[in-house]
Amino acid sequence: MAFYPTHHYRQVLCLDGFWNFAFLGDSCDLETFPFADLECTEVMAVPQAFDAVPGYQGRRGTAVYQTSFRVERGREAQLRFGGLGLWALVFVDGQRLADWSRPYSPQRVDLPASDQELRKLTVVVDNRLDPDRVPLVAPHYDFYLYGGIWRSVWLHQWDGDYHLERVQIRSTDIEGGTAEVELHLGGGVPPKVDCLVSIDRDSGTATERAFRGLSVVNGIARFNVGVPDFKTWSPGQPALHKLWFRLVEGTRVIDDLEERIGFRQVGVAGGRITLNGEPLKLKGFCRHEGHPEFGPALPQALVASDLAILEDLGCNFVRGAHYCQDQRFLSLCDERGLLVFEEALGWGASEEQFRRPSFADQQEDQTRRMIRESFNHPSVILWGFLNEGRSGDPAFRDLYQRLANLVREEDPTRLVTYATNAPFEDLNLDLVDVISTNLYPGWYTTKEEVRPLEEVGDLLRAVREDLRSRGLGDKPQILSEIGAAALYGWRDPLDGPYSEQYQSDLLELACRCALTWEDLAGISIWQLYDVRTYASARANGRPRTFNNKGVLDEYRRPKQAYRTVRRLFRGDE
Ligand code: ADA
Repeated sequence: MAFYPTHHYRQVLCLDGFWNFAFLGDSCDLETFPFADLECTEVMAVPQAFDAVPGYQGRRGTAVYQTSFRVERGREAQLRFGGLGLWALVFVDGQRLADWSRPYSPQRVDLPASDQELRKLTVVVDNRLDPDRVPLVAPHYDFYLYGGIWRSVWLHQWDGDYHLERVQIRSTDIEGGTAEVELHLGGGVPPKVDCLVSIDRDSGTATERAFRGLSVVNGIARFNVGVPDFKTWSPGQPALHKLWFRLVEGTRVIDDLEERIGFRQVGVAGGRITLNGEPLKLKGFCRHEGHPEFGPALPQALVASDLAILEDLGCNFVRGAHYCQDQRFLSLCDERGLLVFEEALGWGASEEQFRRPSFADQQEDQTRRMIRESFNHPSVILWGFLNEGRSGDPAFRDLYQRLANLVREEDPTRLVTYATNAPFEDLNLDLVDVISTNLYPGWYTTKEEVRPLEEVGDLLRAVREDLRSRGLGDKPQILSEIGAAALYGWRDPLDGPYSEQYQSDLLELACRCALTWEDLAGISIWQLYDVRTYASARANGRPRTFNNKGVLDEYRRPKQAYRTVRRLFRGDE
C-alpha cells in the first residue's frame, strides 16, 4: 500500500537517507552564519531526531544537514518536508529559500529553475526553546521536544507550466456517491484546464471520466464526479475508492495525482457522535509519536505495529496527541477503519504564549495546514486545537472563536473540538461540536486515601451534571484523556500509584463508565505507550523522565492494564 496522495507520472524522488551533518552548539548567529558553505563531516539519518542519537542526546542548539539531488535543467521543482522541528532554514545552492517555525507541520519550498543539474540542499534545524522563534512550544510541555528532520523529504518535479498543488475531495454523499472535487493548481495556471479522472482503476469497476474546459477561479477548478458502485466507509467496513487525476493538454499529460477517499458522514445527534447516521461509541487511546531511539521520527515498521496494537486492543478511535499527524499513519487508519481526532500543536500554553500575536497567527496557520494536508482521510472525524489552553480566561475567547471559525470555513464536514482540563470553569464550550475533557480522577488528587479510585465515577458524574446545568448536556462529551501512571513491571503489596495494578484498576473503572453511560460518547485513554518528557526539575512527578501513563512502555511492552482494557474494549467479559 502507498500512502496518499501518490503520483504515477510526476517525477517524485524521496530524499531520505544519510545526510551530511554538523552540530554547531548553541552559540552561532542564526542570521549571519554561513551555513551553506559549511563542510559537514558527520552523518545523520533523515528522518531521525538528531538528539535521540548518542553524542547529541540532550543537546540544544543548531544542527546543519546537507545533501544533494538532481533536477533537470530549467525545470521547476518543489521540496516537501513531512515535518521537522523545532525551527528551520532551507538553502538550495547557497540561496536562502525558507525559514519555518511550525514543528510537525508539513512544509513546501518552491525551487526556482536553474541551468545547473546538481543542486545542493542545506537544512539548518535548531531545537532551542526560543519563544521568539518558536512560539508554539515551551519548556513546560509534557513531551520531549526533539530536534531534527522527523519525517520524509521529497522532491517533486513537473514538466508543464502548471501543476496540481493538492486535490481536495469532499466525500459526504453517502446516498449517491458523488465526490466534490477541488483541483488546487500552482504555477502559471491557464483560465481553463482539462482533467481526466480514473476511478478505482485497478478494480473491476474501473471507470474513466473526462472534464474539459474547467474554469479556474483563484487557482481552483471545481467539479463533481460520481463513483460507480460506491460503498460507504466505516470502521466495520473501511471501503476506499481511488481517484486518479490527470491534467491534460490534448494527449499530453501535464501532471497527475491519485487520492483515496471514503464516503462517510460525521454528525452529532442526541448527545452522541454519529457516523453515517449511526451513533458511535468511541473506544481508543491518545498516541504520541515517540520512541526512545527515534524521538518522533518513527520508522515505518513502528507506525504499522502501533496500528496493529490499537487494533489488538479493540479500539475504533485514536487521538493524535498533540500535533499534526504523520500522513502514513492516517493512510493506515483509513485502511484499517480507525477514527481519528487530529489536533494542532499546543500544550497547556501559558498566558505569556497566548498573549503573543505570533502564537495566535501560528495557531491559525498550522491548523489550516493540518486540515488541508489531512482533508481527504476518511478516518479523521474531529479537528482540535489548543490542548488544555486558557479556555477559562475571557481574554482569550477570541482565539478560540477564530480557530473554531477557521476550522468550519476550511471544513464544514467534520466536528470541532478542543480538549479542556477545567470543564467547570471553561468559557468556550459553546463553540465546539464535541466537548473533550481531560480528567485525572484518582491520579491528580488531593485526597489522602491510598487508592482514591472512587473519585473516578464521582468526578465524571459531577462533570456531566455541570454540563447539563449549563445547557451543554446535548453536546457529545468524550473523555479525551484519563489515566494513571504505572512503571513497567512494578508490583507492590499496596497496589498503590505507579503499580501496574493501580493503573489497571483505574482504567477499568474509567472504561466501564465510558462504555456503559449513554451520555458519554467515548474515551481516548491517556496514553498508548510511555513517552519521554522534559528532563528538568518538572520531571519530579515523572519517574525516569517519562510520562508513564502508557498501557505499554516506550518499547511497546504491555503492562497489566493492556489486557484489562483489551478485554473491556473487545467486550470479552
Ligand atoms: C495532560 C496533557 C497530556 C499529559 C497528561 C498527564 O492532560 O494533555 O499531554 O501531560 O496531562 O500525563 O498529566
